[in-house]
Amino acid sequence: KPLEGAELTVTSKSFTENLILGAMMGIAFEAAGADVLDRTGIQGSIGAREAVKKGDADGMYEYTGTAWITYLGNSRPVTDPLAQWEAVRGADVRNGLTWLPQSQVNNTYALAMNRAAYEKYGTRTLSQVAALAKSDPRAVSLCVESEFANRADGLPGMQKAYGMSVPSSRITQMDSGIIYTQTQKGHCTYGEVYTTDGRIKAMDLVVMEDDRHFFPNYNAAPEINSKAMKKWPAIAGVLNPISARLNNAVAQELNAKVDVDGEDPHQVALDWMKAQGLVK
Ligand code: PBE
Repeated sequence: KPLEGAELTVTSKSFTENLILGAMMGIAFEAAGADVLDRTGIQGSIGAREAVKKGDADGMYEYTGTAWITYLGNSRPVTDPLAQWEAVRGADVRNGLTWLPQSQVNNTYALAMNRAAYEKYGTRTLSQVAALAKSDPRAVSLCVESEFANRADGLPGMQKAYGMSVPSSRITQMDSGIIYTQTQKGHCTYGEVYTTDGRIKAMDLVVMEDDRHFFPNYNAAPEINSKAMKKWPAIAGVLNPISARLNNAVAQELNAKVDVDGEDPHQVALDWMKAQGLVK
């Protein structure tokens, strides 16, 4: 087995999709013969990234746009998804991180509203949300996560890019899970969502188009500690077949099994990998 004798720690952020992807990484390492320590579920993006950087963990699935803007400090996305992955991979070498080939999962931020609010206000794009905030300020309220409220590729940058000015009194910060129910109930006009989240479809939420292309592409890809990678180059061959099979439709389906049907992320990961013939 290619990873026989390896001791590897996997991590992830705390939201569903990233938990599933982290579980897949662990399952694949184990199937390849490694002893795996599962430390998935770290609160906030930076904590998980730092764990991999420091070598407290050996790998996680990260998103190209998140690395490019939030960690590497760039202000403009690279339009082409592959070119952005290449740019991230190149820049992260100095951080002791190795990026493996990306998946076609592009999990971007968006604003979404419930069907009734959509019928009332009729906004389809973020430009129209900005216009509504100007013409009818009391119609617009936002439910967002604190990470989104504080990231350059989040609320501050989005408001700037669209000339949107929603006063802070009309912005409420809450956990991601709560945002969906609050938005469904219409307690906020717009909720910050992740476009591969299974609840968008289940709750019939309408996603606003990013018509100015403010948000980067967020392709999910394995980010591996370079020391671990050097010691165990077979990691690439173990993870590439997984990433190659992932796309937005798969992510939405698997995410829904957890967030809509109440299944366990690790079980969802294992079932899918078995169905794909990736593990026995
Ligand atoms: N995302 C969407 C965020 C959360 C989900 C990829 C933009 C991130 O993890 O960076």
